[in-house]
Amino acid sequence: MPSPASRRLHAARALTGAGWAPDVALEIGADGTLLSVTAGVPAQAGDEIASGPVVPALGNLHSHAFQRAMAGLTEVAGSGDDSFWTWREEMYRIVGLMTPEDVEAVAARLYLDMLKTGYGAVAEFHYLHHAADGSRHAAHGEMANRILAAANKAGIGMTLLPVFYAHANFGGQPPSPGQRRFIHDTDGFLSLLAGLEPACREAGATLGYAFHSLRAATPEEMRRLLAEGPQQGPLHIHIAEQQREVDDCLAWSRRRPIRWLLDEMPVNERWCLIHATHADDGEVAGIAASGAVAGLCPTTEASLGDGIFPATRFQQLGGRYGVGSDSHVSVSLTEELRLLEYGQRLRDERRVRLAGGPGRSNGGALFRDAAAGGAQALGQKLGVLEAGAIASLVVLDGNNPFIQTAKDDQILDRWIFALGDSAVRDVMVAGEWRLTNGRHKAEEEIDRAFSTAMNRLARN
Ligand code: NGQ
Ligand code: ZN
Repeated sequence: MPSPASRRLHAARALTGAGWAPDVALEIGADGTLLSVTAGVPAQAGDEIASGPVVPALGNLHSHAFQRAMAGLTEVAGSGDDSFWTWREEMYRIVGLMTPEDVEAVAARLYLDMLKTGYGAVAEFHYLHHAADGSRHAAHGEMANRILAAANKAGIGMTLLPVFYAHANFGGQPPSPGQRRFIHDTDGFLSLLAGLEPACREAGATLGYAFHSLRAATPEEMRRLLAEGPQQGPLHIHIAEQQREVDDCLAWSRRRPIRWLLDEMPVNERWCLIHATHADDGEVAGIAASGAVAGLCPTTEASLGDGIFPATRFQQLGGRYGVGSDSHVSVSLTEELRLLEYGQRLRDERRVRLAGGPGRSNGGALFRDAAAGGAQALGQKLGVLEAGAIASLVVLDGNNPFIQTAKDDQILDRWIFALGDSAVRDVMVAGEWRLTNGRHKAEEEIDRAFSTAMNRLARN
């Protein structure tokens, strides 16, 4: 008998920590964790019944929520050679327009959309800290609190990563006017972090932090924060996204960015290296050996013309990776996983790159790897259905013949490669149903605020 404070969800098929299993009873505690996951038991009176196969919800390991407001608006050719750097100018223009209310409204709609594709939590790489003129808000953590409020409205799990950002480029160059909303010195940043601790605790959010990039933080600043900042929680950094960044880093240090980081910083399981795109063989091996997660954002990396991460090689070395939707030009878990695989295929002129060995399912490997990497990068026990994990899960469409006729990992292959987001029916986050039959309770309210913000932004 389940204890009174718990309830049971019964799934005819579920992807448990031990693999696919029939007749799975998931006992969910009042604290939102899984108390037990037991296969081979019939449904009992009082059980909730999942209408299709149950899989864990995943962590989205990289988000700049405000950038959702500009999705699709940077697809017109400019006068010169369009690049990551010209896109960034347009991004800075939008940054200049957004109020705290706008950020909250855009983030809430975005987080709801993430749930609809199968993410149960997100790591927000949050650097839009200050008012439009660069001055601090009366409450230093105003913008971060808006992010927490948006996550709460949508009901998505949150890992908040306030970002340290101090310079425009390698060697401690002064920030540009377009970056003024991002800037802290180390004292200011440590006080921001300390101030956010109680808010995160209350919101049930995990608090980590990030260095924006080696461009934006000097070695001395990084060392001071590592010594005096929190000694627990995830640490993220944008590392080697663009060839120009690699060239500038070589000019500054005579080392490539990933090499520099591995040599100079204590890179371990706490770390997540976002856009390790430009990694040579030694760097790939170094990241894999460190236990850090490679944070891959395939749709954004494609959108921005970044390059293709050597994922096949990295995976062969046991490297850990996860995915994020980053700039949110697209918000789709399956699209990230599919494009990750397809990028490798297009480069190699071969098929089935990331399955991890003969007879293994590509979707199965992508999903499990991204689940484990996402959980590690978020510092949360999610992405697996087993006792002690957070009860965040996805029910796939049991009425869809593609799913009905699929067995075990074929379910993931069909979801990821053939069906996409429409296969997601219900989503539970930490024991609460957030999406039922594709609908979210607060959707209308979230949409109204989103529409107000987007219309205001469009007039500016
Ligand atoms: C960012 N975003 O900070 O939002 C970056 C671009 C930069 C992505 N790389 C700006 N997707 O790296 O300076
Ligand atoms: Zn980013």
